[in-house]
Amino acid sequence: MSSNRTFTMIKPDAVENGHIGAILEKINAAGFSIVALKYTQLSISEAEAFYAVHKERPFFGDLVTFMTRGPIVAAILEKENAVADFRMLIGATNPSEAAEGTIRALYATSMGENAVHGSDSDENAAIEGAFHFSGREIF
Ligand code: 3AN
Repeated sequence: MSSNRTFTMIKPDAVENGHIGAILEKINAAGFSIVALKYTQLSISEAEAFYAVHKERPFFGDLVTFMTRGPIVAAILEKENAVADFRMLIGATNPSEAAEGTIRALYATSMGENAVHGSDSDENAAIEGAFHFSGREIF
C-alpha cells in the first residue's frame, strides 16, 4: 500500500449509536476516497493481535472487550497525505481534547470508547489494511 492510504475502523460505540452514515459522510467530505470497506466483528484473538502493541498497557483488557462487543466498519481510505490528514480529521485520542468539528469531538464518548481508529504511520496503515482485507477486496 502506498503512502497515500490509511486504515480506519468505526468502533462499536459509534456503530451502536447510529453514527456510521455521518462518519462516512465526513470522511468523504474531507476528500478521502474509500478503496476498501467491510462491516465485520473482531474476535477476541483478532483484537488482541490487532492491538498487540498495547498488550502491556493497563487498558489492554478493556480495549479488547470493547472492540469485540459488537460490529465495526473497517475501511482503507485514499487521499494525498492520508495518514496525517486523517489523524487531523478524527482528533485527539481523548475526546475532551479533540478539536471542535473532529469526528471524536462529535461522536466519541470517552478515551476508551472514541468512535474511530486511524493508523499512526504509513507502515501501520499497510499492516492494518492487510489485516482486514485481501488484495481482491481493495480497489
Ligand atoms: P489512537 O487511537 O488515537 O491512535 P492509541 O493508538 O494510543 O490511540 O490507542 C489505541 C486505542 O486504545 C485508543 N483508540 C483507545 O480506544 C484506547 N486507549 C488508548 N489510551 C487509553 C487510555 N489511557 N485509557 C483507555 N483506553 C485507551
